[in-house]
Amino acid sequence: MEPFPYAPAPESPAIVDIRPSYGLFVGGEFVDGRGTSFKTVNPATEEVLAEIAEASPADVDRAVQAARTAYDAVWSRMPGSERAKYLFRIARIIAERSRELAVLESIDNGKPIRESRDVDVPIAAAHFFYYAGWADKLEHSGFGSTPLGVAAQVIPWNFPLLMLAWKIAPALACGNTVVLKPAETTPLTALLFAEICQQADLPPGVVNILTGAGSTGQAMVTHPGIDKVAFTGSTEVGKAIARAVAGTDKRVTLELGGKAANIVFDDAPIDQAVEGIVDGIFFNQGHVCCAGSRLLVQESVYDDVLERLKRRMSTLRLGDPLDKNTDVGAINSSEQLLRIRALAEVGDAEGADRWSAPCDLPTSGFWFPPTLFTGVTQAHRIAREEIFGPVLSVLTFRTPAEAVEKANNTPYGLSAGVWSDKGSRILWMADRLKAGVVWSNTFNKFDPTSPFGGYKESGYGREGGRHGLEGYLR
Ligand code: TAP
Repeated sequence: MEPFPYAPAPESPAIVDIRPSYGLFVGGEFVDGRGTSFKTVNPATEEVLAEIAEASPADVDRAVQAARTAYDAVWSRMPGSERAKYLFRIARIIAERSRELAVLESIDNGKPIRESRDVDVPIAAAHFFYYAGWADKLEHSGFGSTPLGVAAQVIPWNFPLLMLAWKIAPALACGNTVVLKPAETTPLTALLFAEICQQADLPPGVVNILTGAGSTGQAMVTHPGIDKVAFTGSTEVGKAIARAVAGTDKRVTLELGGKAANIVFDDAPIDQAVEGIVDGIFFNQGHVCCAGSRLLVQESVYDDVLERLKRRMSTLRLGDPLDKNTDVGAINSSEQLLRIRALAEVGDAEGADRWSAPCDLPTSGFWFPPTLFTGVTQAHRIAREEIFGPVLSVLTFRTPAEAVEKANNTPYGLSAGVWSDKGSRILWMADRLKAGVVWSNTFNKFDPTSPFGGYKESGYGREGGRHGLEGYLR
């Protein structure tokens, strides 16, 4: 029985105009690729959305040349105050076309419209606004004011437009030009962004968008005409990229995986903590590198937290990403669904107890119910490996020292959350947690002024804030 009935409230897809096929965006215009093509599908329905060009090494060469010409002839010579005008213009157009971008993102990615509309698109615009403000103040950044040159940027499928903004805004503000590759399963908002660059009259070649698979990304990062590599994605591919560019003078920043601990003390406001736990792991179906996928609960409140958490999870609405009531959308691809299922089955085999929120899964598309595992130990693979799906592992602790030890017992170091009424305890924990970001009494909060990045196998370099300029300046 539903807690109370909702009428469907779907956003209309009519606002987006998806073309049957797309070329590459090189030198300010859409051109045919010289390689093959692939299809992008709606993960909620499995409907084919468009045919996408797969950039070949010759296309990569073309795009790098276009970016180099734009860098030498225009962009690196332009005063920062002039570059800023373009970034402000792009930010304004993103805001003006926000509904279109949000609907397109939800269709191609599967994420709920509530998230693409209220999180991804506004923060993407905010990144351009924020870095526009830096473009004429670089000498005060503390990192110099000379750009690096041409940046190869490779991004994943979990936040397609937002990751594009994190990469392109600081690069352009600093005077670099870029060649960016979106993930194979989510190319559409990057291609719409290419149209936005045209609309903003951005000089040709400053931004180039190459669609394709991993081999296109590989050709980009190994291209000799590249000065900087910026990558977000899996630790495995990040390591391969680090190996590929070792021994060259390319600068590299890597944003990789995570296995964040969300730590709840017995003096925490439990209802708020439960909201934070839900947001930490079920936001974007758990396809979040900093997702709070390991819940550490103090033993004295374990039963209470678990009961309230299960009650709250039972109210999550899974289904049509375009419905404004939807909390949990589709898994981005059949491959990712298989990975999630496989790791969850390892959890079963290791003896952990699986509980899934009662909900009907749609019959077509890729879906996984909000799930938690109890009886998890630190040795379990579900407690150690990034699951990148709506699956939470629950562990317990007795003392703050034990919480720190368990939280840090991971090869990753991207983020953590601490829930407690005591500010002194939060500061004590934050001092000891080996994580790039520690949220207190909240989770998954992002702001362009705040640097984000990891330690250990979560990568190196920072994105966002003043620190985000460092990766693009000499
Ligand atoms: P990755 O394989 O790391 O893909 C990230 C980006 O790199 C994509 O654009 C990908 O292209 C490209 N790429 C793949 N191989 C490359 C190579 N050798 N050289 C250069 N670029 C390359 O991630 P995925 O396959 O989408 O997901 C696999 C797992 O990675 C997930 O299960 C998840 O655990 C993790 N993941 C983590 C993050 C973050 S933010 N930490 C993000 C996404 C995924 P294609 O998309 O065309 O393959």
